[in-house]
Amino acid sequence: MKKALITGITGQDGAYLAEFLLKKGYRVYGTYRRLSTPNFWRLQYLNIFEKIDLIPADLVDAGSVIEAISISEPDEIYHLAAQSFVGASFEQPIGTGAVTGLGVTRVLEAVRQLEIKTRVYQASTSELYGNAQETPQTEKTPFKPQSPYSAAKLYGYWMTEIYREAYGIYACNGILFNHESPIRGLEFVTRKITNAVAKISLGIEKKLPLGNLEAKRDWGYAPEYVQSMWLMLQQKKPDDYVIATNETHSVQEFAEKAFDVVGLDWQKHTKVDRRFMRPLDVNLLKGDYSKAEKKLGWKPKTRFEKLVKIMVEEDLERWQRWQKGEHFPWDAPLYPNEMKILTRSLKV
Ligand code: NAP
Ligand code: F7E
Repeated sequence: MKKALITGITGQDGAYLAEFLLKKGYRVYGTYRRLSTPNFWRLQYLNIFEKIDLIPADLVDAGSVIEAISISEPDEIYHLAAQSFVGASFEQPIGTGAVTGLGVTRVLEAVRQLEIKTRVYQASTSELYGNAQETPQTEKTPFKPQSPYSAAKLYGYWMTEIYREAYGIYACNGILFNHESPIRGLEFVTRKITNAVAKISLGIEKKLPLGNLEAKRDWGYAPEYVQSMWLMLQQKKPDDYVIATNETHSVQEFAEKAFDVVGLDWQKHTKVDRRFMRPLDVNLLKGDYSKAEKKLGWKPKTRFEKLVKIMVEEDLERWQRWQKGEHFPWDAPLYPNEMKILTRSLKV
């Protein structure tokens, strides 16, 4: 039986990847960090919590990373754990560097020191391109990070290349464009919108405050994207791949379509609030996935409108169940009102 270690198994991708690998017959280990309140809702929501072996590890603690790899002796490591929210990286640039950047080296260095034949997937990102020099972006498009998050990821990208070339470690960068789902974190714009649309249509909330409506992203469906991670580690040689839909849509279009699903006019329920604008933003991303299609046989199936519909309908169903008094693993009822969170850009 093959063994996989997923760092960041409590996140969106970690949960979907665990589900996928379990179906493939893997023994799945996952790292989680100690929090004062447990955070396993996604694994419970997907009904796989009991099937996973959990190992405590924090990316800032190199010893715990080595321990997790020694205990699990994995054939494949999927390094997904990171401080992954771009907005927060402007508030915590040093912490983001320590976790999202140096965390990658802690994983690669553990593999090198333990002298094991583990294959490593590194969760790279379309944010590396920043305000990209060409559209659509390919594996050859130059990088120009626009946030502390993407600068940390750029370091991780290059360390992955360096460990591959210097030590012959099978390590791949998956350059994944935005991918979303009903278990996406509530701070990301797509889920923020679909959760608010559901609440507004049920009369639980009134207005949805948003920042930069013009930003354009290439949004895909997360359960399909995690399959590409596995495919990258099954090839003869390690390589880097863009995973995307080659479509781009603005935040405004996402909001319009989401309100359409419940028959409401987005303009009546949305307001622009400068507090949700970033000091620096990425304007347009659109990824060319032809290398992945040719070499991995991977292509996206779920397109923009379908993605929006899946997310709105699931948030709507959850709030309807909640209104009937039902309790089940789900993040939204515990999420603080964003207007109550004070940060440099959100300061009243
Ligand atoms: P996510 O939902 O934010 O999950 C991040 C995971 O990292 C969580 O399990 C989190 O644990 C863990 N983590 C954070 N800080 C940690 C630390 N100090 N030590 C150990 N674990 C830590 O992110 P995602 O959307 O699944 O994304 C997975 C990876 O792909 C990330 O590296 C992200 O940057 C990258 N990526 C994402 C996208 C996208 O569109 N989703 C696109 C490209 C690349 P807690 O649950 O305890 O917070
Ligand atoms: O923002 C704009 C915001 O936070 C998308 C991460 O998974 O994908 C994600 O990063 C756009 C930005 O995702 C709001 O300014 C407007 O232009 O949903 P997001 P992101 O920054 O693209 C990449 C690929 C990753 O690697 C990251 O880990 O939407 N926007 N109004 C807003 N964004 C948020 N969050 N909230 C707003 O109210």
